[in-house]
Amino acid sequence: MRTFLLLLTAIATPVFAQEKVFGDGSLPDFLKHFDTNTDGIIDEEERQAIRDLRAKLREEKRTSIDLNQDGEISKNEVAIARATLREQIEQRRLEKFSSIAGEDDLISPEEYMTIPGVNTLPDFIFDAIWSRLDADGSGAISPEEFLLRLRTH
Ligand SMILES: [Ca+2]
Ligand SMILES: [Ca+2]
Ligand SMILES: [Ca+2]
Repeated sequence: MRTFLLLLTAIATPVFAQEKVFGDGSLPDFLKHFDTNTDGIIDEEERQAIRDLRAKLREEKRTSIDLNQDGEISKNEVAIARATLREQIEQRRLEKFSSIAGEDDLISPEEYMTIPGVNTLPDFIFDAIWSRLDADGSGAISPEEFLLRLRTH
C-alpha cells in the first residue's frame, strides 16, 4: 500500500505542479493586459489600475444586484442574481460543450482529449474524470451530463 501511494504521488505530482506554472513562466494573460509598458512586471501604477478595476467591478456587481435600486439587497434580489449567474455559467458551459462536441452534440473520449491539458493526464486520472462525466455510461458525454455537476452544486 505504501509503495502504491508513493508511486501515485510520483505520477500525480508533475500534473498538478504543471497547472500552477503560467506557460513559459511569464505573466498570466489577465495580468499581461495590465502590463501597459510590457516590461513583464506589474509596477505600482499598474497595480493601482488593477485595484481600481476590481473596485469598479465590485460596485457594478452591487448595483446590478440591487434591482429596485433602493440601496438594499433583499433575499429575493440575491436569489435572482444567483439564478442569473448560474444561467450565464450554464450558457458559457454549453457554448464550450458545442465547440468540443461538434455536429453530433455528444462528446466522445477522443473529442474530450482535445481539451488543452486533458491529453497529458495519466490514464487513471482521465478514466476517473470521464466516468464521473459520463453518468449513464453510454461512452459519450451529453449536454445534460456536461451540466449535471454544475446543477447539483
Ligand atoms: Ca433592493
Ligand atoms: Ca462529437
Ligand atoms: Ca453519457
